[in-house]
Order: sequence, then structure tokens, then C-alpha cells
Amino acid sequence: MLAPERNAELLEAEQLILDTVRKLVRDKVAPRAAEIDAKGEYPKDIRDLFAQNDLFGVPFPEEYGGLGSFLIYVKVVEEVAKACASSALIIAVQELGALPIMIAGTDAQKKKYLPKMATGELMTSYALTEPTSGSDAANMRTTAVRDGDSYVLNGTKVFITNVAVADVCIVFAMTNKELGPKGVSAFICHTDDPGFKLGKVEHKMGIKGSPTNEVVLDNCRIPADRLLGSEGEGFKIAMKTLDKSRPGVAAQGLGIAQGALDFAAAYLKDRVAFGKPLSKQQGLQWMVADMDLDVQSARLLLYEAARKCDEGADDVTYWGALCKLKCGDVAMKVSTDAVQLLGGYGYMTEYPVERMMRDAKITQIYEGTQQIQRIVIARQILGK
Ligand code: COS
Repeated sequence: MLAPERNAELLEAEQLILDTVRKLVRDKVAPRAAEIDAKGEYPKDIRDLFAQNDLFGVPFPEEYGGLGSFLIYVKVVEEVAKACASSALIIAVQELGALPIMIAGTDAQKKKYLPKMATGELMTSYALTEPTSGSDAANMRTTAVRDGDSYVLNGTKVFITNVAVADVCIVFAMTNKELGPKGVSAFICHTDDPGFKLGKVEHKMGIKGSPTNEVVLDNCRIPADRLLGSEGEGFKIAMKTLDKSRPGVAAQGLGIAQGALDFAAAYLKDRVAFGKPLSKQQGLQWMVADMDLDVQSARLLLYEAARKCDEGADDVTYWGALCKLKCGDVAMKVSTDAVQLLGGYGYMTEYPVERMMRDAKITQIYEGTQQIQRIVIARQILGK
């Protein structure tokens, strides 16, 4: 439990921040969402707005310039995702790339990077996945070899969100291939380090406003003091990061679902068929009630997971997986139902629900597929 004074302080902060975010979303994000999707454009203007309004710092510890609240952070991501999942991802990825430093950084590393990440002066990214190791993350091939005061990294990472617009990228690489997961180490790379190269740009079904790239590490040489933790600790750092970043993706999914439900409900009240608004048709009322039940249940799980992160609970692995699984599935189901409720119009790009349905799909895949979440949950209950 948080101390009562801290709780009161955070409740007040939450009110202020969410009012600001709702206004920003209404005035600046929502009007741009369709265009961002159609052009596949990274919304730098929206990134700047988030930075100006201190939104990146919300989950960062107070001593590094943040607010220190995961609960408010997930609510911010949710609000933005109601209108634009790509914009919400800018905030979520900033947390993802900063988490390894929060979790395993030395004091010097934390002081150097976290305050600038909290303000958005430095943007981050996270490179774990490789062409042949996605779910089986420990099976990576990228290597890091110590050479005097440096490490030299070689390998290819794929599907790296926002690396093309990042200053920093947390890279996981094998320092000892023989040791499996215990041979993985984590490094703070800068995207302008020698040998750090952007590979091909991926073309995606949704979240088109976030650039996704391959990263080629071609004798990428970095100072040895950019190792996070000790050699061999990288896999645990990666997993602990995902425990706390999965709620961010869950929040994105929840926001998409709520946005799609809100739009469909307004449409049903407006659209007349068979002599009355569609909202008077019992079959459609029942669909809406089920969609709402899904959204509200997902929200309860997510907020509980975020509270666990805030309290430093020892079961964040379990709650992170639970909320990601639920919110991702709800995002997909509710957005698909929203398309159905709009009929032919739902399928047209003139209306936002087809975009929401395309954007929802990734929340069932990235940050660990829904199948991986089930493995994580089952292992917490049954043991490995
Ligand atoms: N926190 C701390 N340590 C963890 C951990 C966690 N959440 N999860 C695993 N570990 C530890 C284990 O305890 C084990 O250490 P010990 O041998 O000292 O006990 C070590 O890490 C290896 O774990 P495990 O044997 O469970 O590894 P597996 O290869 O079986 O993989 C899964 C586990 C499948 C859960 C993992 O590979 C995973 O999450 N994959 C999905 C990756 C992913 O989400 N990718 C998305 C792209 S990144 S945006």
C-alpha cells in the first residue's frame, strides 16, 4: 500500500494530467489520427506535444524527474490510444526503452540517461527480437565481445519499434553463447554509435505511425561502461522489463477497445434503420453490453497490474502477463465488433473503426504473443 499522503498527492496529479491529456487528445491527436495512419507518418508534432506536457516522465522515478506512477502512466496511454494507437505507442516505447536502465542501471547510468528520457530530450528503443528468436528470446545470435575498454556487437535485430527516431537503443546480445539465457547481456547503445545501422523499414498492417526497422550491428563498438548490470544478467533484465512494459501495451489495447466502443455507440444512436435508431435493436444492445463488459473487466485487471508495479509487488510477472493477455484480446474483439456494428461503413477508411481493428491486432502479438502470456501465467501457477 502507498502511504496516504503519497496517495493523495498522486490522486491530485492524476486529475490534472488526465484533464490535460484528454484536451490534447481531443484538440490535437484525434484530428491527426486518420492522416497519420494513411501517410504512415511518425507524428513528430505529437511527440513534441507529449514532451512539452511532461507525459514521458509519468512512470519515471521522482528522483530522475518523473512522477513515479505506473497507474497514471497506463491511464495516459489508454487516453491517447482511444484516438490514436500509434501516438500512444510513442509514450509506451519511451517507458520500454528506459526500464532496463531503471531496473539494472548504475547510479551513473541512471543520472546520465533517465532525466533526459523523462523529458523526452533523449528518445529510446528496445532491441531484443531477432529474425530467428522472437518468442524464444534467449535463443538470440547477436554477439558482444569485450575488446579492451569496449564491447563490439555483431548481429541483426528485427521489428524494432521507433528505433529510427530514437537516440538510445537497449540491445541484448550474447557474451557467452554456451550459457544460453545466462550468456545474454544488455547494453545501452546510441543510435549514432559506429556500426549501429538501421536496416530495412517494415511495412505493417497497423500502427503505421510508428516506424519499425531492422537494426544491423556491424562491428558496433561501444564503451564497456555501457553494459547494464553484469555480463550474463541480460535475459533477466529483458524479462523484468517486459513484466513492467506489458501493462503499457495492455493500456494501448484497452484504449483502442474503448475508442472503438465509444464510436460504435454514438453511431448506433444516430443511424436509423427499420424506422428507429439502431440503438433500439435488442440484438445490437446486447452486443454493446458485452463489449462494455469486456472493456470494463480488462480495465480492472490493467489498473490492478499497474498498482502492483507501483507497490513493487513480487508478482508483477503474473499481473503483467494477465493484463496484456486480457486487454489485447479485448482490443481485437471489441474493435472487430465495432466494425460489424457500423456495417459497410465500418469497413471504409472514412470511419476510424477499421483502423482501430488493424491497430488492435498487434497488441496480441508484440511484447510477447498471447500464447507466451499464457505460458508465463501457467508457470506462475503450476511452476516451470
Ligand atoms: N523476471 C526475472 N527473471 C526471469 C523472468 C522474470 N519475469 N522470467 C524468466 N526469468 C529467469 C528465470 O528465472 C531463469 O533464471 P534461473 O535459471 O536463474 O531460474 C531465466 O530467466 C531463464 O528463464 P526461463 O528458463 O523461463 O526461459 P525460457 O527460455 O523458458 O523463456 C519465456 C521464458 C518464454 C517466458 C521468455 O522467453 C519470453 O517472455 N519470451 C517472449 C519474449 C517477448 O515478449 N518478446 C517480445 C518482443 S520484446 S518487445
